[in-house]
Amino acid sequence: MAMNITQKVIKKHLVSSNMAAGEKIAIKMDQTLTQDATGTMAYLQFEALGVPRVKTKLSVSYVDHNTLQTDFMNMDDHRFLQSIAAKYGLYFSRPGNGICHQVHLERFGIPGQTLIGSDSHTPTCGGLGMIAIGAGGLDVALAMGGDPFYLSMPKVVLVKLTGKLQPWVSAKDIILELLRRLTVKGGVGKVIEYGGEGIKSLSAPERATITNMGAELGATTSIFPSDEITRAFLKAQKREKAWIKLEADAKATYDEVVELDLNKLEPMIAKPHNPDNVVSVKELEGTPVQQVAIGSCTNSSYRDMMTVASILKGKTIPPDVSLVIAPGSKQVLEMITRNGGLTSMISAGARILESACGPCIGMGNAPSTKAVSIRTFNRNFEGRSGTKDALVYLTSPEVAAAAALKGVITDPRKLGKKPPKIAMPKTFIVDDNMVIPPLPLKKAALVEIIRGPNIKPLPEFKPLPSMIQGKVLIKVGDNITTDHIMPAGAKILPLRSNIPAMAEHVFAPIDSAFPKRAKEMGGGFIIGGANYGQGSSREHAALAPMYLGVKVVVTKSFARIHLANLINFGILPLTFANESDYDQLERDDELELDVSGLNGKNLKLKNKTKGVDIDVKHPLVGRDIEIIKAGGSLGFVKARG
Ligand code: MIC
Ligand code: SF4
Repeated sequence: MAMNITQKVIKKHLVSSNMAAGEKIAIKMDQTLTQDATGTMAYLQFEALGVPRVKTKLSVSYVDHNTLQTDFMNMDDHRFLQSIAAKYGLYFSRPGNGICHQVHLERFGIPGQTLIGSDSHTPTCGGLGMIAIGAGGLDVALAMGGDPFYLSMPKVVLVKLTGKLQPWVSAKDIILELLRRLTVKGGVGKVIEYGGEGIKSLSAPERATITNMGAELGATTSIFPSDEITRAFLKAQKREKAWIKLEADAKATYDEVVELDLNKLEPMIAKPHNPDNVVSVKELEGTPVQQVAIGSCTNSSYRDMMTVASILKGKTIPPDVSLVIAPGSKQVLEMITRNGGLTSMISAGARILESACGPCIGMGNAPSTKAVSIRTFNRNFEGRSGTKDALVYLTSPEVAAAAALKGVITDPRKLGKKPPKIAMPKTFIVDDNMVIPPLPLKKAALVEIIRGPNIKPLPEFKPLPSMIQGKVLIKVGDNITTDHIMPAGAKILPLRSNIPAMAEHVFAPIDSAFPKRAKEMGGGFIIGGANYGQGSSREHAALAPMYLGVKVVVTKSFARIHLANLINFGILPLTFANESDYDQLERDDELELDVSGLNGKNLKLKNKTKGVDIDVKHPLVGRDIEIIKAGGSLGFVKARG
């Protein structure tokens, strides 16, 4: 049977038998990655599994998020992670080595293999032809322990790129245009596979910009073929041996096809406060800009940095603009240092940041009050930058550099007829001296885990009772992000390994009284709209509400990773049988739910305050029901032995 790329890779890794769309499948994971903000919890859970050494082909622990060390907490976590890596057979990418996705693309990604990472932008490596999936830390811990990853078999969408990118238009504009068309819900339950003539003009890092932001479409993952362009990139990384050819069969079929003509594509921009709020740059020209931030796992490759450097060369940024730049990896930083690109940036007035997530996750460089901040990042949720009323726009490096130079949003095509031409280097500077390889078994056994006072034990998991009673603790609207549920930023991120402290900030951007109310009421229900839990993979958005006693979340629909995280932590996810019943519930309503019939699909939610019964459904299949009954995955896996 003719197969597309997604089907080929999944089939090779399939542990269960049926690959029909919508079926629950289990796939073997070759590689895992974690970053420090989700990693501490992932490894506490891995420890709880009692497995002596990771069972994957390769597992890497990165430090890239919590690098603003305002007290002991973040560096304590880094030391914990380093000792865990040494003890359990992982590679450890030291702080300063770069953003996990950029480094993984450069140094570890392998076409045709599978990767699961505790970060929603793990699909970045889809740019090399991997099935790379973002998940909660617990799912990554289970994969390190040798378990397969369970998911619903996605539909496969072909995005057929025709034509060729025009001057000053780049990979970021492709994904922004797809977000404009398909929205942040458009990719839910789907893999986005790229094909067509147009892919031939995209290098591996440009493809990675596109697969990275497939996360914003809500897609399970995104994937490109592995072709001669992939081979050239791996060769330049001195990893040509990792290359295989991987392409869709000529007669492969798809659940949907989307065509995008690159000849017609223009520079695009996402307006505040959602990545799908996309218009053409032309429409916003002249808007004054106070900050420009360049970097993040979406746009921090050598090509992106050199594009910016060439645009800035010999110029000075205007007095009212603050320009910050974070190259994505030590490799990128070293390359642009040696070839003078960095000098162009510094001379123009750019403030150079370390190779890390930085401002993307509110780790420093928060914009000023009501500032317009133009960023090459992938998320512009309200308050994520650290400034509640900042207006964050998402663009390509070309558009960001143009805004930095002119002080207003500018169509980069106005910078001249010829855009900078950045050739892919024949060889990159390859020096993995900031990656500590796994220790041999004997030495690993002697390693002591370093636990600072910020590393608190995992909270207790309680089995699901058969009757759940409680109040509606909060009611929220559509597209609520995990940044709303469990915010990040420089103040809260250091608490990631301390759930009791973290729980004090649940729903802080929406309702700062939530934690107090939840505790006083002994827990209760959350009511949400459509696409509840979009965005980050942080399992803390399930774990901390669970700690506060939340037992059930009822919504119009869920985002994939958050849904899996709720199940993993024993919170029952439900959806309305009739979406209009969302209006039948208000904060403080007293609810009752009999869950003894969980093996069936439909349940009745009693609103005792309003005297109405509401039909609700659950999306649980197979082992999910047992997991929920056991109070979460850890309890389930331990009971299984
Ligand atoms: C993000 O971009 O929101 C993060 C921070 O990288 C998260 C992970 C986290 O919350 O630690 C993600 O994308 O999964
Ligand atoms: Fe880091 Fe931002 Fe990428 Fe998340 S989206 S991994 S915070 S750079």
